[in-house]
Amino acid sequence: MPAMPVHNADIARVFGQIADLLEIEGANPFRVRAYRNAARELEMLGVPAAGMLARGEDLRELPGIGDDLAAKIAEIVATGSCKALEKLRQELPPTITQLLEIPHLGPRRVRALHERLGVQTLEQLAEAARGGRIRALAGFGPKTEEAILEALAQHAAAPARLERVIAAQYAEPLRAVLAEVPGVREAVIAGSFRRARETVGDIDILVSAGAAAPVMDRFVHYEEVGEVLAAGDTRATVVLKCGLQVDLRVVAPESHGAALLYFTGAKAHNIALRRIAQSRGLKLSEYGLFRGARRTAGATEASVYRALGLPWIAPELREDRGEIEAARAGKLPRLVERADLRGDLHVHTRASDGHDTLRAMADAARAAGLEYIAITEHSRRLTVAHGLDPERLRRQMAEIDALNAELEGITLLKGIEVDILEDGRLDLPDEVLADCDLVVGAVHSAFDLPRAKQTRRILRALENPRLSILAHPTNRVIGTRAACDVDMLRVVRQARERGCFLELNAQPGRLDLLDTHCRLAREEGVLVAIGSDAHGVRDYANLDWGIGQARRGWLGAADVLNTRTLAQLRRLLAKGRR
Ligand code: DGT
Ligand code: CA
Ligand code: CA
Repeated sequence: MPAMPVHNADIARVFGQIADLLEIEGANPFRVRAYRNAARELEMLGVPAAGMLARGEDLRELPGIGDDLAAKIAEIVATGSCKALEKLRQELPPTITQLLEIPHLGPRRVRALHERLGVQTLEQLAEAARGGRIRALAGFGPKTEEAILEALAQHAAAPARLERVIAAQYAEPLRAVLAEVPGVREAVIAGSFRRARETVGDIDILVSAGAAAPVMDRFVHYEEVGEVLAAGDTRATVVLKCGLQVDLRVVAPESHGAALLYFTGAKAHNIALRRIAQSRGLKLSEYGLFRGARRTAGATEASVYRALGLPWIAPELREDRGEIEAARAGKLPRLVERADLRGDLHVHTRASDGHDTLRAMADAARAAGLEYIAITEHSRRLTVAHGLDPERLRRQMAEIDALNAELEGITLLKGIEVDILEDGRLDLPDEVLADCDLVVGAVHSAFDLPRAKQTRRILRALENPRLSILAHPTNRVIGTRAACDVDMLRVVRQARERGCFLELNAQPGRLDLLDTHCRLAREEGVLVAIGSDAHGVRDYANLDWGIGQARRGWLGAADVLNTRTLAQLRRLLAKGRR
């Protein structure tokens, strides 16, 4: 038995490593994808797979999990590791997957570096680049070598951050444990997590309680604590066995609001508030807002803001990016909420690389409170995803018509996620695209074109009047793939000219548009479509993560395309096609 409970994120990591190693070995892309899909499925799964197994539930009911993967999950839960991974590690050095974290290095290049130069580690990669040995390899060249050196420097400078969705799997259970300690009024995850940053450096938990000692005691003895770095009367820092650091502060209930404000940050927002306090002859600290020795506010965040002459500011905005000025002027946006979403404009089914049927996806969407969804399979170019050619697309359109005639309370739109080819043309003929209710265009290849070329490619795609939405516009994958180098201002302006929209892809590993781009789109008057990119019935939950990012980007309900009624949406789509 492994010493500690195996989390879904741990299983996902094993599958991710298997996929990486298989890919470097040049294995069948379908096999690689099966592991990746399973990893993603596990990361998103709301309940621990270990618990499902303990209750005797059948993991094969999860999307993308067949006999083989179900057996592997059971193996990982039981033993903490997986023979398939160990075998791959004998064939390839385990450190080699680190190389994939460097932009410009895909599996094929990593294999070449390993086979021809014996490169296994980032250090060896740097050495080879500095020695000018990489440029000599076929398919690399001096420019790539330079880019690798630059990427290595950036990689070294950036501290390790964890995706928010993964941090949540460790932080939420811990928070719940602390909330159960007798005497605790509230336990809140603060810091960058509460501000909905896409990644977090560490977790900050604030507890308000009459007495701190029982909370501190429970915290340092939590089953998953690997190391206690510091433990005082009201604050402590631990590192969990998974490597995630957690800071805890315990305060008295009358300080809760001031402390929550302080530990939510961001630091720059805190400093700006403190200055306002000073200008009013007040002192702001994590214990409250004080005039001399008298506390004038602090039990709630709103009480502190109010005493500073401000309305409450949502955590997602607290980055000192103009939110205080906007608050003072009464111009804070009413940020979009999950309940504002009426539809989802990016959904896959079994017809391409999704796991569930059209009908199942429709039923799940209705259960998730949605009124419409656009079915947007991949197009033929994306063979690994079983992309649709015109004939299969037409067949699906007929199926959708038939299902719409039957279903109540949910409408399916006929869409496609069409590949944007390297020259900016779309992967399907215009006459087929014209028959779709909406066309989502996406880049799935040639991510590292130089800026001018990449920008030209996207602009050309946007020129096509059939294109309705540009999917995941930067194509970054958090912690894995850098954003494409593209002139986003020109893209946003072209979208406005053309009357089309930009997607905020809500997969928690993508969250693409970035928050700053959402804000740009808002300022330029381009609506953002929050799309789940669902590949299974549970994936509508992605929308919550997308909402967090949208809120960080200052988007209100009016700034989001899929808050519109179906009739309004149809009008907006038609307008863009004129
Ligand atoms: P992270 O952990 O890197 O994702 O980002 P945060 O924002 O969670 O930063 P962290 O964990 O270092 O600190 C949590 C909060 O505590 C931070 O958002 C604001 C507050 N804080 C930390 N250090 C300072 C400081 O020196 N001055 C002020 N005013 N606030 C601070
Ligand atoms: Ca933090
Ligand atoms: Ca911290």
